Amino acid sequence: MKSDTAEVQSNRMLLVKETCKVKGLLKLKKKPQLFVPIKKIEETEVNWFEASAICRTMNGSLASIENERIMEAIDQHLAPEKPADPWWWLSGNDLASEGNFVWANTGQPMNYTLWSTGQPNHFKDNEHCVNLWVSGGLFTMNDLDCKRHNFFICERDY
Ligand SMILES: [Ca+2]
Repeated sequence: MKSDTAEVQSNRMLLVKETCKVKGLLKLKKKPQLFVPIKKIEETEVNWFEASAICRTMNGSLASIENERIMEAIDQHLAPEKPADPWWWLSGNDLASEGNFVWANTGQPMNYTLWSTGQPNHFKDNEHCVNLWVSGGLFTMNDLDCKRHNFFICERDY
């Protein structure tokens, strides 16, 4: 972990520093690597836009899960959280074009997906942002109201 985060005083960046100590995700060799705010303090539950902005302040972006390998790593990493069924924002969204989900940080279509059964359902015609939640014992994807407050997963290059 680079020392630059050690200089940062804010709680949010402290979260990054702490999570960088967590093994597993950091063993992923392909960039970008992922980090998650695992310490559940109030301010880490934010809407999708706020989450995106916070990730940007960390020189990163909301995470994109572009293949099964990353999905499995995240599922394994977050396994201890499963009983609480936390919801985590990803960068996926169809804000620009209903039903056409893209990863915000790359602009690429979500070719790899792990939707929960029956999702995405565009509930109440108001679900445009992608979150992870627990379904069937696994973290799976769902489309959700972007203004809901969730935890979030960022990614950045190291
Ligand atoms: Ca949904």
